[in-house]
Amino acid sequence: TRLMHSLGRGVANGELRPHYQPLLDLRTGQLVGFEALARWHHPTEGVLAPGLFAEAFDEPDLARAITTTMVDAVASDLRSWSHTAVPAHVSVNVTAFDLRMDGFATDLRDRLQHRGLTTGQLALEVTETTVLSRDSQRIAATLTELRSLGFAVALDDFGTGYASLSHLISLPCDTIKIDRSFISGLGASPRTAAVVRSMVQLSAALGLEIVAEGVETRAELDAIRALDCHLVQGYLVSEPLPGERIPAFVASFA
Ligand code: G
Ligand code: G
Ligand code: MN
Ligand code: NA
Repeated sequence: TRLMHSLGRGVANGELRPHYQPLLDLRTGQLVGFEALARWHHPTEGVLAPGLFAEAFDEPDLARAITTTMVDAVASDLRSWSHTAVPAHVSVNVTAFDLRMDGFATDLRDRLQHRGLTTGQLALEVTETTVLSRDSQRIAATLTELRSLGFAVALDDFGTGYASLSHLISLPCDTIKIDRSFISGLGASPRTAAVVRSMVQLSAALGLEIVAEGVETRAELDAIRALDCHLVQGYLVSEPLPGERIPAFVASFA
């Protein structure tokens, strides 16, 4: 498409920037970190979400350029927030192309160290589809390496892909993120609540953190809390915000 043709140039021109959506810990009422979500600040089309350039993530070179751009921008923002009250943890979405690349984990570490940051400040989000794609053993090896370097790994969109529960036995990850389709079904469906409850129990038994995504209403928040899921993300807390708005958002939240 027309847009796709200009994305490469846009990335090179610094038009792709992270917006940040906060994660709230219901136990403490504190913000504990953010998910970085790519936004294309297009010179004439406005601010575009990835739904409008999703094909980019299927192009190895573009997908790699997006990840690198996002990581460097996140590192720069983390650095600029280091003497503020902004919680210093961000997750970035990565693709199978990243995880199949030689030296991906050490390159990430170097990009953070270069800015005086530590690997513990960054988490990588991968979808079930990504971890089960071609070269899944290679991908699992990279996730293991990332974790041994101190990065956290989150399994995104949990419950929507092909991953069977048996994958959780061997998958190198720290956190599962419950897909928002489960959260929006919670109020109307006791069966959905039963499934989410079992996800929460499973994550606890396996020593994993669990995050509810896409929490939009107070009723959903109460339902999530009643199921003992304590980490939430969604429009109820905040939509993804540009980096320059984060310090004021954090200050007003306290
Ligand atoms: O806000 P939302 O429209 O941002 O994101 C849509 C989808 O695009 C989500 O599935 C999200 O995981 C994905 N996405 C957003 N930013 C990035 C990114 O920087 N890299 C990758 N690989 N995926 C992203
Ligand atoms: O990476 P992932 O697929 O989890 O990306 C999260 C996506 O969900 C992004 O597109 C983000 O903008 C979107 N999102 C975040 N919070 C909400 C919410 O409360 N409701 C809805 N419908 N979408 C959300
Ligand atoms: Mn994600
Ligand atoms: Na998700």
